[in-house]
Amino acid sequence: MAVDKSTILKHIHIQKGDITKMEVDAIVNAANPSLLGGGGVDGAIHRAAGPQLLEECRTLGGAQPGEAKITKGYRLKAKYVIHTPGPVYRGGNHNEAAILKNSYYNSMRLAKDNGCTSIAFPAISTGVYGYPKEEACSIALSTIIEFMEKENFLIDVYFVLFDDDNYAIYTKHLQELS
Ligand code: AR6
Repeated sequence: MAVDKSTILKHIHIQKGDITKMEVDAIVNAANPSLLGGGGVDGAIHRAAGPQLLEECRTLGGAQPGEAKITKGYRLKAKYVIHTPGPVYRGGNHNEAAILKNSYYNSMRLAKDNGCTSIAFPAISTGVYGYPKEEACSIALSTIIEFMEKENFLIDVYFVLFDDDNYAIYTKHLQELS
């Protein structure tokens, strides 16, 4: 039987906080194409997971913006880390929306293929990469809903927002969909 939208919406959770603390099957890292660490959430995830994460990342050969690659979670409570570089926002006419969508879609694909029942996302590209938060939120929510509908796949999705702006934006957008 096809999963319906109201069931999908019950599996989407918004919370404030630090994604490195999440007890889920996979957390998503807003990485850069080197996949060798950086600042922001990427730095926090590498610090919390420990040096073995970087060792495994060195074997991955980087990733294009919108692509996603999976590693183990090492010292994290999460079993896996899914690393995806989002787009750098350069005004909106450089394919940014499609790339951001790919980051969410390809992360969901890896979660499904690896048997995950729960996944946590940060607000990819809305920090250093400068993506406008409202638009990024709308893409994030619509893409994970689209994935669950198309793939007939239910997974608990947690959006873990670090800043008050994103938390308010996600809360509002999710209410509008319900
Ligand atoms: N938990 C959840 N969200 C967080 C955390 C955390 N611990 N720390 C920050 N955020 P950013 P980007 C939020 O800059 O824009 C790195 O250097 C933050 O408030 O981490 O995709 C990479 O290596 C923001 O809303 O990622 C790349 O070079 C969101 O996470 C570059 O930054 C994303 O902010 C990627 O930039």
